[in-house]
Amino acid sequence: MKLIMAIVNNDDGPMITAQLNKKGVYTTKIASTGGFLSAGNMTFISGVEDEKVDEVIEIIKAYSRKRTQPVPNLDVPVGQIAGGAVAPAEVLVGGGTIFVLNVESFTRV
Ligand code: 2BA
Repeated sequence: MKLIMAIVNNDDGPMITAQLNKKGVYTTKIASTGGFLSAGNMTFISGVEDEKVDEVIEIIKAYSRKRTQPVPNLDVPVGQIAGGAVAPAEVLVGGGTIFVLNVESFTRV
């Protein structure tokens, strides 16, 4: 069994939820916040049998759009950060960020 943790854009969350439910995939949604943009996103946690992992990843891939978002609240002016590196004015976000972890034990009581 695997635990899939997937971080997706809030706007894509409802469609992904609907598709996972349709395929009989149990999931828990957590309201989360990206550490870089401080923007709300959605984290799905799903415990699935190994043979379902690819199907879940395909659903998340299919319904997670890439978009550019401005980088707010920089501590320094855009174009200048410590060490001479250049801070971006906007970044490409998503589709989804997916982690697949081995599950040692799974119990429902
Ligand atoms: P955020 O941390 O708000 O990051 C939003 C986007 O900003 C990222 O898109 C990436 O393009 C850029 N970014 C993030 N950290 C950066 C940095 N230190 N320097 C320059 N650019 C940076 P995605 O990679 O698609 O990530 C979307 C969201 O997925 C992230 O939101 C975060 O909540 C989560 N995420 C991504 N990679 C992760 C990881 N390795 N561990 C935990 N969460 C992750």
